[in-house]
Amino acid sequence: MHRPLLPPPGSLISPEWQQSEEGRDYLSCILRRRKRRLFGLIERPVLPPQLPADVANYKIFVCGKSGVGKTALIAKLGGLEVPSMHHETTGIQTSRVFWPVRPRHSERPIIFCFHFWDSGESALKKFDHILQACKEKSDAVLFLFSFTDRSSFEDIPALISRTLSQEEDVARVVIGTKFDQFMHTDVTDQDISDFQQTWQLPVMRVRSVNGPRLSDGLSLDTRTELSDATPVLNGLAELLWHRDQITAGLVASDV
Ligand SMILES: Nc1nc2c(ncn2[C@@H]2O[C@H](COP(=O)(O)OP(=O)(O)OP(=O)(O)O)[C@@H](O)[C@H]2O)c(=O)[nH]1
Ligand SMILES: [Mg+2]
Repeated sequence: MHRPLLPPPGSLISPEWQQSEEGRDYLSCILRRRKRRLFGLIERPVLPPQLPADVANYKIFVCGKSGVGKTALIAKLGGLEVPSMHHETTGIQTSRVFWPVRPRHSERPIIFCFHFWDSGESALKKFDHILQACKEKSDAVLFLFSFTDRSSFEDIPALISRTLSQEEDVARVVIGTKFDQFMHTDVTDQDISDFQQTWQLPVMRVRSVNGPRLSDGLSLDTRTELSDATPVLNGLAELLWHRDQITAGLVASDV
C-alpha cells in the first residue's frame, strides 16, 4: 500500500506555539490549579469566546509487549501520575487527552482530542475481539518498544504485521519508552536510524517518569510534566493533521 511521506517535524505545526502568549491562553483551558484538568466522559475544554478553536477527534490504539510502558505513556501524556509498579492492564482501558495546537497555515488553533485505547498484552492474546475493538476505526496505532529490552525492539516488525494488514489505512508510529534509562539501554541510535531507513516509519523517544513534586508535596510540577509530553503530543498531532490534509486533497501525498 502507498504510504504518504512523513512531513519533516515542525513543518506543519509550530512546536513553540504552546509557549507563546496565545498558546498559553489555550493551554490554560486544559489546566486547573497548575495541574492537567480531568474531563469526564462527555466533557471537553470550555473556551471563552475570544479563544475560538476547532476540535478534532482521533482514536489511537497503543500496543506492545507487556511491561513496555503503554499505560505509563498514556498517563504521562494525560498529565496523570505514572504508576511506579507494573500492574498488567486487564481488558481495555480508554483515556482522552486534549491538546491545543496551531497548525502553521490554519486560521485558528485546533484542540486535538486523542482517544487512547490501551490493552494488556495477555488480554489481547487471549481474546481476538479485543484487537478488533481496539483497531476498529482507529486513526493511528502506536507500536511501543522499550530501550531497556532489545527483544521488544526486534519484535516491532512482527508486531506491526500481527496487528495490521498492509491495506489498513492507519498511521503507524513507533515509540521507544524508558529513554531515561540510558545507562541500561539495549538499543542504539544507529539501530533506530537503520530501522527508520528500512521501514520508513516515525520513531519517537519517550520517558514516562514523574517529574518533581511542588511544595505542597501532592501535585506534580506541570512545567516538567508538559515538557516531556509536549514533543510526543505535537508529533502525533502533526502526523494526524498531515494525513487529514492528504485525505482532504489539500496536500499531495508524495511531496
Ligand atoms: N523509568 C521508566 N519506567 C517506565 C517507563 N515507562 C514505563 N515504566 C515502568 O515500567 C513498568 C511497566 O509499565 P506499564 O505502563 O504498566 O506497562 P504496560 O505496557 O502497560 O504493561 P501491560 O499492561 O502488562 O501490557 C511500570 O513500573 C512503569 O513505571 C519509562 O519511560 N521510564
Ligand atoms: Mg498496561
